[in-house]
Amino acid sequence: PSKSDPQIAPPAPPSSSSSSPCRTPYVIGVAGGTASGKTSVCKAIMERLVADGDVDEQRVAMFSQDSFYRNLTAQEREHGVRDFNFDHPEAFDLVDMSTQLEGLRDGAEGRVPSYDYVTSSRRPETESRVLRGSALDVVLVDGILLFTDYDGGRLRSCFDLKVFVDVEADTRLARRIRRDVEERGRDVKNVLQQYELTVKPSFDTFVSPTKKHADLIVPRGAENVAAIDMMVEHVKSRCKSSTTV
Ligand code: UZR
Repeated sequence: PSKSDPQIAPPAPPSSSSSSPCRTPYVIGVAGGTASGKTSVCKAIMERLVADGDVDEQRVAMFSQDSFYRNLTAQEREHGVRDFNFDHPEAFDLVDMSTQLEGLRDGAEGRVPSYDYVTSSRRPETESRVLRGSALDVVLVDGILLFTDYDGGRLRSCFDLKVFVDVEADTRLARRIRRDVEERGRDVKNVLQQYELTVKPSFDTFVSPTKKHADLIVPRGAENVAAIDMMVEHVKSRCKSSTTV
């Protein structure tokens, strides 16, 4: 296949839980390196599903693994937030994230914490978002380490469809600088320092190897219209029953 085509693995055999076309809800994980366009891919899928009238906007939820960054310990904070490796699996509360997603898949409640990038800490519990699985048809989650082996694959097993957005490192770095300066209160020197010190090495060690767990690899991100089309059609086919009743 040419580099510009999405590479599609053979479909997994339907699990017993998906014997009704849409178990509630259908959970899609969109992983990839920092600033690869994961959020844009999720938004594009969501907008298309809603615009085509196949899924009610109220029944789609979207959130990021970044919401599950854990608070740093006093010692880590003392050592310096700038030296902390936020691209390491241990920077996240993977257990909590899996628990919340498993709850949603069972139709129960799931809490999504709110994270402040400027202070690198969790906002108070009262600012968490509460989602109810039974009220949702589709859940879209993006994050750098959704498919990690670090937790024995527990988080990875929460996704019905696993997507990896594959974008060159220089493009991602350029976007990252722009985004962190404009939206996350950083200066260029600090963004570059962090990129060299932790972001790039962790991408190579922890993020890139998870690509092998994806069902679908999407080059170029949200601008890959053919890939977005295919994912939207796939989700629609999986959710047929809940939209025709
Ligand atoms: P995405 N991150 C921060 O910069 N500060 C924090 O407090 C928490 C996370 C960054 C993190 C990682 N890296 O590369 C990025 N650093 O958020 C992941 N350094 O988010 O997938 O949106 O790029």
